[in-house]
Amino acid sequence: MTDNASAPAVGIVMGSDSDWPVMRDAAAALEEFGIAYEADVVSAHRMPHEMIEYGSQAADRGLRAIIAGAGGAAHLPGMLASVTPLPVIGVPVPLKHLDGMDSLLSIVQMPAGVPVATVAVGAARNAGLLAVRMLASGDEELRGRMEDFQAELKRLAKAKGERLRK
Ligand code: RP5
Repeated sequence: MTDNASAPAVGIVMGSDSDWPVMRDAAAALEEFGIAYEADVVSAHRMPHEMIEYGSQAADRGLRAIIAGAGGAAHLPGMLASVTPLPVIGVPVPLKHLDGMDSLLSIVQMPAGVPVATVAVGAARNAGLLAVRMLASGDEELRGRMEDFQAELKRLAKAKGERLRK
């Protein structure tokens, strides 16, 4: 498990270390906003008991959101959501076959009452940014930084239009 300096507010978990090249974008987004996180492999199929333990203890350990990524039969985000009251953000990791559609459908089609906020296939950066927004809803300073980030996105988009119009 990797930790950054202070107590982690967000848990980033994935089914395998082979998911990390995708999932590290979530970590990078959290780092941009100075949010402490932890990262670990918690496989729903290869270590189910540890996975349930992770989800059951996450809130009591002080985590405020979980970002869970997996590929193929991607049951990790949904299973975590079934045992934690925390918001769970699911990242469908694309594998060699099926272009990540299998991962997407495995994560997004949750039964009523057990939500997983599913981002696009491979979109771990958006998962990180969504976690920032969740934390920012109760944190004025962080909300201000998210607003600055959004203003910068707008500035960049407008600059692209200006270049095309010339
Ligand atoms: C899933 O199986 C993992 O989330 C990963 O996306 C995929 C392949 O895992 P490895 O065989 O590379 O460990 O459970």
